[in-house]
Amino acid sequence: MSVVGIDVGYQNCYIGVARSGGIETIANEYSDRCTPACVSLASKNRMIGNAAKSQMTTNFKNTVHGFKKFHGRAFDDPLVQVEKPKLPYSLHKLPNGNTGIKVRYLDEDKVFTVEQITGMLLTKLKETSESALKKPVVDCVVSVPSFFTDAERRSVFDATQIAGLNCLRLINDTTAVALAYGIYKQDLPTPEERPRNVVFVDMGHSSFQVSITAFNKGKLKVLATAFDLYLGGRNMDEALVDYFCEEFKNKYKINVRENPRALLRLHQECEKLKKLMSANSSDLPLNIECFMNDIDVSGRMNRGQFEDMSAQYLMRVEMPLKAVLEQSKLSRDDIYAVEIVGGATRIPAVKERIAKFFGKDISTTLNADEAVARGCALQCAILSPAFKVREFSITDVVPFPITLRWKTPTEDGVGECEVFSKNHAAPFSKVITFHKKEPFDLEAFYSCPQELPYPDHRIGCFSVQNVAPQPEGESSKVKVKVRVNVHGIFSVSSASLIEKQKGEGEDMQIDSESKVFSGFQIYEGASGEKPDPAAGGSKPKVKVKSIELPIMANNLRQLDSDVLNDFVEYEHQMIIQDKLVKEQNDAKNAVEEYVYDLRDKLCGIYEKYITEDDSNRLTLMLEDTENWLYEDGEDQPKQVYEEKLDALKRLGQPIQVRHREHEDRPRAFEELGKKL
Ligand code: ATP
Ligand code: K
Ligand code: MG
Repeated sequence: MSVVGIDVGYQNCYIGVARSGGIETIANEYSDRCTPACVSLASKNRMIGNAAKSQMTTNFKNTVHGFKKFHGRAFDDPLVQVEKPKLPYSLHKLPNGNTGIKVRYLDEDKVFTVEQITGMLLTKLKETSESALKKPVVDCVVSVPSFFTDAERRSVFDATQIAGLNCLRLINDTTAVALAYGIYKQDLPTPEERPRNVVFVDMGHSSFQVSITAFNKGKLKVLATAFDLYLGGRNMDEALVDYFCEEFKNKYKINVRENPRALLRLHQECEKLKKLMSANSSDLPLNIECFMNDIDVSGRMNRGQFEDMSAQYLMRVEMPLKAVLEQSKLSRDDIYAVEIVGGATRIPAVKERIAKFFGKDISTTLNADEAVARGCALQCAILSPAFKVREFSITDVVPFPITLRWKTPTEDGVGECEVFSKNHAAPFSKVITFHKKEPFDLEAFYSCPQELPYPDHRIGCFSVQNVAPQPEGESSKVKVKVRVNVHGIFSVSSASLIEKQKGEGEDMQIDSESKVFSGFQIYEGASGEKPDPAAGGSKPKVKVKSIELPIMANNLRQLDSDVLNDFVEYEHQMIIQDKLVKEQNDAKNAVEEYVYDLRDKLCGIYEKYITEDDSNRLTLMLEDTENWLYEDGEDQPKQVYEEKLDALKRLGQPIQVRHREHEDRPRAFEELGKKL
């Protein structure tokens, strides 16, 4: 069984794998460890990753990138509406209100969900892993931003299923980084000693994440997380693009914003310039040939100017740092190290701001691009029974507090309870006891809409079914388990009705519980096991029967399971289609190669082994085949090319044989001579 970790970035994806020698990241067929988060749809197939990125400026309407933030979001979501006008491809409102992506695929208009697009990307990453490991890949761990809410996490999880992956955990980016940092450290404090507190900062292309994590030997505990949803390398790119659009308007009288292709090219060049400025503080050129209306454009920029124009973004670096420190209740002196990762932390001004805030040098001991993927692979290794790895326990946090609400027969008609406070340990289960005579609904939502990076604070509604009163007409005791699981996803995971057995005495526990806890009580446990009620000691043991109750979950923006199954099936069909197109292309290329090769040899090494007439006839035939490849033979089934190749080989091979025999003869004589 293989052990794989995948960092699905807004711009860049990386794959970590566990091998006997340790964790490594693997390269794709372009020898690139980074696979762009890009999918391009075409009339016969799809291109994903590097191949898609190269289609970005030519097939821009059907080349999808920058879609990570659409996970779990409605089309009308303000975030989606802000992104929409900036995209070269179209968004579409799906019947269920979710965000759809509209493209031409197989010569038809198609709307894909974001789960399908990420599913395609994951298919590619799965294939890359499989060809590197030379075995099937199913189990994996995938990273998500720590600030992703329930709907966003469920959406990414669905994408892993569409790609045929078995996601053992959705792990938070900064937690994966913390694991990559901690697991190899030999000098962590013992569990009895004060923990080592490390700040992890990740600025990627689209967002900024910070965590403070406490380490002891064999374990890490996330203390707090903070973020800026909209702060990353792309903001800096946009600042540069704005500047050059303005400059080119004055200098060349061109409106770049009217030309999507030119705008994309300018984006790419500005990103390159931004990276160069990280290493170089002098004046740097930006040149693009044949940019628009056949005009070559050029401009200049230096780091000082760049920092001035990105001041509004640099200013925002401090806020999450401050927030995370406050939440952790630590002082700057309690911080052992500040570790930075993510491409955009290479910007000198970003580094300076972080160092200045913490009043210490920042560490770059982790690989800025690969740390998340490595952490994911480590987590997968820990979770996989097939792999032996050092024990390391990970306790993450619930980033946003969660409340449950239900109807009550009381005056105000509702009961409410915050089941998970902010930064509560996760994964975690709690058991809540209700006293009910009929089925009831539990509504889960995020308690603080104002701090939520998502416009809807609902999580879902969970209907506990089949609840009936006790035979004497009194309320039944219903134990409900609520859980934030390893993926950071909330659910009412089970419910059971506790039935008193006939002939037993009154259960006094029920009365006292309902008085003290006004109808519900919470048991807590990281393992999710409810404590044994009989273990309390003094109370008389009452014989009870527990009956599992069905729960109907209705989560916000959740895909229906039959829709998900259709997507799984459709992804499968698209994989087959891509494979067919690839085989067809390979067969066609083989014909073309044979034509060129044989033609070269006919006027070269084969010349002596064929009569002039035969050679002329064959050359003519090769020419015909070449023309055919560009005309009628442009798009034929694989077999047609294979037959064509066979026909050519039947003519070419006898010459090849005569040539080889002649070559081999002197060699055979030589051999014979040596022996004699
Ligand atoms: P996210 O974490 O937001 O989902 P991501 O994981 O795809 O995004 P990264 O790969 O960590 O993002 O970082 C990509 C960003 O880092 C891009 O904006 C890129 O231009 C920027 N970047 C990479 N190298 C440098 C550099 N040397 N100087 C400045 N910026 C850089
Ligand atoms: K990344
Ligand atoms: Mg990232």
